[in-house]
Amino acid sequence: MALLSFPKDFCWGVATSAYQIEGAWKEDGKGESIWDRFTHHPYAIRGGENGDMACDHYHLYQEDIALLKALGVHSYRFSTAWTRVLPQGYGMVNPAGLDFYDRLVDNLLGAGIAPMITLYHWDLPQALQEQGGWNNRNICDWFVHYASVMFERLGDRVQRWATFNEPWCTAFLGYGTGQFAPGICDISQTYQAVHHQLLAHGKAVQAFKALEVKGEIGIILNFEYAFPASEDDEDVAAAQRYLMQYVDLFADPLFKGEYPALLMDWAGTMAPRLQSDDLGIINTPMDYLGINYYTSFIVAYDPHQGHLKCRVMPKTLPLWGTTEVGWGVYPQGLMKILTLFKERYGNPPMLVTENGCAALDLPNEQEYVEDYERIQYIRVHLRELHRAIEAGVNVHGYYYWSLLDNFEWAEGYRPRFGLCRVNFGDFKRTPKKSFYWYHDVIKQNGVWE
Ligand code: GBH
Repeated sequence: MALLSFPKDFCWGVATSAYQIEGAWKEDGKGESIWDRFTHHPYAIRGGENGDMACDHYHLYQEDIALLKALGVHSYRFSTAWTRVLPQGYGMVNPAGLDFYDRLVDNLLGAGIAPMITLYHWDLPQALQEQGGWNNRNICDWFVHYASVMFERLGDRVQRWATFNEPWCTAFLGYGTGQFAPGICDISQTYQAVHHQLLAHGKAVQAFKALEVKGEIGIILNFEYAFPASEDDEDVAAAQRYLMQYVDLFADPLFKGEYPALLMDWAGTMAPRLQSDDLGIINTPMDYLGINYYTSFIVAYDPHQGHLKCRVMPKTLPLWGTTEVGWGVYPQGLMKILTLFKERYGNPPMLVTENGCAALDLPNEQEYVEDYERIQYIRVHLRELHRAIEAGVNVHGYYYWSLLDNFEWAEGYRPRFGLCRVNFGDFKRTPKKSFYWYHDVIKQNGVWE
């Protein structure tokens, strides 16, 4: 067996998000977010669960930083809750909320860990939703206001910023299918919600550069590769346009300053309405692209399936089955996505900002979990990442999702993605086998073949 070594300065990390771990949903002046509102509706979330307490990270953050230190990560990616900082979305700043993130950043630096902040991981202030949320164009300026407050307070100490996490999910699941907050089931609103997020991103990047903040800034997108179900032209075309909603819909405006014509034809009257300089703003150069990759799909043409007429099935390695959330395991899809950015978008600096596995995770009496499936999942993805680097893909880091078992959105607490088990009765954290395994990967800067 050979050790597949990663480049010398390769960045190893783990990721979390505010609503999924913090809890303390209305403490110290925090305002209500769309996820607070959504989870308090009956039937929105599996088992009626919510993130009111989540992992209680708001109170236990020092313990979590000690875990990060023991794990040996170079960087920790977390998100800040807009409603802690600006309870009503804009206007009055809540000093206690800002102080929490200030302490978090200082404690991370004290532990030798570089902070990476995601500004928007889905928890919009409810007050802004009441004015139309991502479908009110004014939101671009509200977002820049929030981002600027964060840049000014933490910009001297944060290594890396992300404007948005997975704007596809916000638009298609929050406004299209209604699976996610704010729970709107109106596919005609999705493309406009995409556009306003991209425009808000571009404006925030411009504000970041104007303020001369010293770190890096980028955006994080989610990707699933799409393999055609057959060689029939209709299936091949279906897979191509399915992939376009993840790749071209975002990457064309970000990197080329245009929306993909073919997909806009499929969107028809749902295509976003633009003002004249929007695409130029979205196209503002950024420092890196964040790639979240979990799974891939097989796609077939099906006239009865949505506006793209695509039927999707999980793609998985032979004999691997699917993970606890029903997603296939297909690491080659990660290679496909990275290669596509190398070939079609000029090989921008990239980071894998999420990749992770939900597993059954049965604990023993000591609450220890021997999660071999998770170890295998990470291993096959790191092997593929290594292959991508050898092939010249410009990728500089890998963040495992997630440090802790946490509130998995519409699925509640059942799917567990963590390297650390969380007992949601007493909030006790117990590192799993994968925690020690990942620690060794980081230490040796490589993975055994
Ligand atoms: C990430 O999203 C999130 O950023 C993170 O907060 C979350 O906890 C983590 O993943 C784990 O879920 O099976 O047809 O519904 C992942 C984005 C988009 C990936 C939907 C899987 C499955 C489509 N996901 N996709 S479907």
